[in-house]
This record gives sequence, C-alpha cells and structure tokens, in this order.
Amino acid sequence: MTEKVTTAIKTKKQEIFPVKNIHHIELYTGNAKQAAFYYAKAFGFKLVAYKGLETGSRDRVSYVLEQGAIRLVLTGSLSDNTEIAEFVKKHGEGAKDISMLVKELDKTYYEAIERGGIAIKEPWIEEDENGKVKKAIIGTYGDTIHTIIESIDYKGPFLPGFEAYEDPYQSSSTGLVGVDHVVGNVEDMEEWTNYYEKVFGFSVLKHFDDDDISTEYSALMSKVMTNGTGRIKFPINEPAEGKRKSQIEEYLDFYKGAGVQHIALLTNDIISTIAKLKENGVEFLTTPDTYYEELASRVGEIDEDVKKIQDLNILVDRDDEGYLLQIFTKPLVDRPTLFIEIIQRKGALGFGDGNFKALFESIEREQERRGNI
Ligand code: TYF
Ligand code: FE
Repeated sequence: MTEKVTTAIKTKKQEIFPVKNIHHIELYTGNAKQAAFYYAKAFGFKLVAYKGLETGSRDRVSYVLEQGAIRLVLTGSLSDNTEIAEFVKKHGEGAKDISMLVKELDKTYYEAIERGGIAIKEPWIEEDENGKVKKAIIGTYGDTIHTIIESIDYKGPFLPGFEAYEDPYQSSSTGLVGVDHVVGNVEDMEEWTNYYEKVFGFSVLKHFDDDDISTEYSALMSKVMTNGTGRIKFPINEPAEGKRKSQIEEYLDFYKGAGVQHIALLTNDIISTIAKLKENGVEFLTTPDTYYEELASRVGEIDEDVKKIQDLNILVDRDDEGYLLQIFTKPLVDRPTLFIEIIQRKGALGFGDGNFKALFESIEREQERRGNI
C-alpha cells in the first residue's frame, strides 16, 4: 500500500497556531462516576481531581483521570437540560473536547477566528486559590470542540474549580504514557482537513485513499493532519464507496454525525500493557493466525517475542523510519462508535497502513455481527 504524501511539511516559519500539547480529552458520559470506575480499573488511570455538587458545581460532575501525560476528564450531567444531557441523548457517550495548551491565548484565539475558526466561546479567565488559567473554545467537526488553555502558573490538581480527589481505586498503571493521535470521522474530509490547515496551520502528514484502504465494506479515505512540531496528529476519515456499508458510515449513522472515532494511546512496552489490559477485561479486536504466518516476511526482525505478539493479537507494521506495534479495542461505549488504539512506536512515523486490511476485516466481522453491513 502506498502513501500519497510521505513527508511532513516541516516549515521553519512561525507557527500560526502554536500548540504545546494536548492538555486533556473530555468525554461526555451518561454516568461519569461509573465511567471513572471503568477507566481507572480497566485502563489503570489514577483518579486525581473532581468537581461536582460538593465543590459547588450544580449542573455537571467531572472526574479527572491521569496516566503518564494522558489526562482524561469524564463528565456527566446533573440535570436534564444541560448541553451534556443533550450531547449524550444525540451521540451517546463520546469525546466532546480535545483540549490544547497554547501560548498567547488571546492572540491565538482571535487570529484563528479571523481565519475562519468556529467561535464557540471568547477568552475568559478562571481562577481559584491555586492560581489562574485563561480559556477559549474553538469548534471543530460535529459537536466536538477544542478548548484552548493558557496556564498562568496554575498550581492546582487540574484546573480552577476542581479539587484533589482521594483515589479509591488505586489501580496500577498499565504503562500508558501519552496521546499519539486523535481521529475524527466526518462526512467531508476535505472540508475538515482544509479547516485544520487554514485555522490551525496544520499540514498533511499522510494521505490514504480508498485504493489503499478498501476491503469488503470498509472503504474510507483518510488524511493525517499535524501541527508544526509534529507532536499533535489528528487523522480525519471520510467514508468512501465500497461494496457494502463503510465502517465510517456505520459510525456516522450511530453517532448521528461527525465525531471522534478513536484515541490512540502510547506505551513503551506494548506486550506488558496489553497483557494487563486483557487481564483487566478490556476487549480487543482479534486477528486470524494467517496474519502471523506472513508477519516475519512482511516486517522482518523485531525486538519482541513473536509468539507473545501473536498470543496477544498485536499487529506490527514497518515503514521507512522503523516499525510500530498496535492493537484496537472493541467500541468502549454502547453504540459502535468510540474505541481506543494502543500503539508503541519503534521509530515508525506511520499509522500502520500495512495492517489496514487485517484490521478492517476484523472491524467488518464485528460490523457483520451487529447487522450493520
Ligand atoms: O489512525 C489510523 O490511521 C490507524 C488506522 O477506521 C485506522 O489507527 C484508520 C481508520 C480506522 C481505524 C483505524
Ligand atoms: Fe489510529
């Protein structure tokens, strides 16, 4: 499978939207308390902060979970008429906010809006006894948003309004260390890749079209957008014509529009991470043994024990820079929408396009069981 554009456009010029990193990802849930329990127990996150009735938050409750550099915020509604309740009614549980840490928030926000960014909320300041942060909100595909945050030396456990939470779960880490990429499913890929180019100054890192990634039903197109430093990667998928119903179409039908399809989390030791996640009950897509018969000839020598890789059903792919190991959970929510990818990079900068066929066939087996083909 060929990649249409293989090199990141690394410009020396000043970034028009200087993002430091992903600050947190917020999921809107029907029951944040139970979601927190699940992500803590199954994925090994620590519960670090909370806001809710006890802290003076009357309309919403949020639990903040941490592992490595990953911060996951699980939010639920305390009433019937909040945007959270509306979101969950329409989309089911899903990712609302991919929040980013920026510099010079006012300038960054207003310039982005001038370039066509969707203005959701103008800059405001939040403050408590631990310090101050500045925030603003820019819209993206569907009901998804990017809250941008500038920390003015904030010292609290998360953000103003949150209190430290004594973690009742004390789960041990599964070795997750950071966010590698966050993927959106949309109806019109060009519309949204243009949006990231224009508004956020991102560029196309890779482009996969339906010749690359078309199996029985899964046909899709994908462009990976990245910021100037290459640290933030947002692939955008669009359904393409196939023989049957595309997995992206299935998502859009059930999510009722565009939204986050998967969040890829990094580990430095995928064998240990996946062994722990499976032990904790996390369900992953499976790959047939024939995949492993061809593995050695496809990717050559790897550091890992191939038998362990096969036992755990981990996928491997090689590109010009090195190789990567990856595996995908089944959907984490009731609808066939949001899932998580676990990825370990050993030099590779790609997204595992050599695995697309095996992966998409696996997704299609699930799609078939759901009667959505
Ligand atoms: O992020 C990626 O590109 C890979 C592969 O529906 C992928 O994780 C692409 C599309 C998709 C599922 C996985
Ligand atoms: Fe991915």
